[in-house]
Amino acid sequence: SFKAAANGRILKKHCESEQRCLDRLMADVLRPFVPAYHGDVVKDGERYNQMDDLLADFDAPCVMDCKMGIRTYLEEELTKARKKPSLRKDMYQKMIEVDPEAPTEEEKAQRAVTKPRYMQWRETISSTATLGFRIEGIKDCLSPYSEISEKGLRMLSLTTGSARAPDCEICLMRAPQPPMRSQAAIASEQKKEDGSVNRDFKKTKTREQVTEAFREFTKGNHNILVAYRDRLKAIRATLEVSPFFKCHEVIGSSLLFIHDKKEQAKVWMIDFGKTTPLPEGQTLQHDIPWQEGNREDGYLSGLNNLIDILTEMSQD
Ligand code: 4IP
Ligand code: ADP
Ligand code: MN
Repeated sequence: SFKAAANGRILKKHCESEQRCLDRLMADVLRPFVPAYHGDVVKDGERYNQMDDLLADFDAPCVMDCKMGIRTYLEEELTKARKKPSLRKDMYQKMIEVDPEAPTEEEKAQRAVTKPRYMQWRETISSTATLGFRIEGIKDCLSPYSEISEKGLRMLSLTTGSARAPDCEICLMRAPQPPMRSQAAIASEQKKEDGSVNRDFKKTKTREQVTEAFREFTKGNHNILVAYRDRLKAIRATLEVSPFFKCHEVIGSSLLFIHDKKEQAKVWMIDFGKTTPLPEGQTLQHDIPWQEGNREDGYLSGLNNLIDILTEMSQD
């Protein structure tokens, strides 16, 4: 669903609600923290949103995607699942791949789960439910083995290219990096039963586990940690005065962390496909608990926790 465009831009499969957000963000104080948006284009019969490639100015970048918020699905998923529960066999499969004991007896019998059930389970096995964000994937420029999820494949192909996704046009954008991994990276890799390496972050849940992942991602580099912390603080200060943020429910959006060996380190807000405007006059606080109907997303709670973690790390 991604394509490389010329001149340092990428094409992401078109989505109406994301387009509306990107248009509005280009006129908001948040603009410097969002990839510049260049409208929609049709290529090979498919419609895309065109935006700046955030990696363009980096040299062998390392990338981390953190999905923000205490909730990762829209409230309408609950309504839909109540009215007309659609049973998702694909989500059941993804669930038992992580934990065969996670489904209830009923779910095991039907070999399916509802979408909100799956999404809530993902939230509670990761840090989403408790910390208000989770690590979706890391592409370490020194490791071609970073990430295995479908999303990771996308990240992988966008960042350095890999033999794993040879048919992806975007892979042609950057030469593969040498297969070198740090000791810490090797040590933290959990071998799966079939001997393959598990580098996904689905069960990265506690503050300690998240800290460890950031430590590995940044190699504990002080300058990079400080730059990330300061960039997050700048994002927070801007969110606090942003008219866009005030009147949107921000669901499934990520902060994309990018650094390189020159110690450039920046963070951007991406992925607005499930970010929705509130009814006229309504606003959110973004840091209070969600109760069905209040549409709160916990975005600021997650950001505050991230800033806490990076602040602590940048003091060692
Ligand atoms: C995915 O689960 C993500 O939660 C997607 O959310 C979600 O897409 C998918 O739902 C769900 O299967 P895994 O990450 O565990 O694979 P996001 O796009 O925020 O990453 P939606 O449609 O909710 O955006 P389905 O219904 O698209 O499969
Ligand atoms: P999805 O809606 O499919 O989750 P995202 O917008 O989150 O798509 O993008 C998926 C991945 O693609 C991100 O984790 C990031 O690695 C990469 N990506 C997205 N937008 C950009 C961008 N503007 N520049 C560089 N990489 C990007
Ligand atoms: Mn995403």
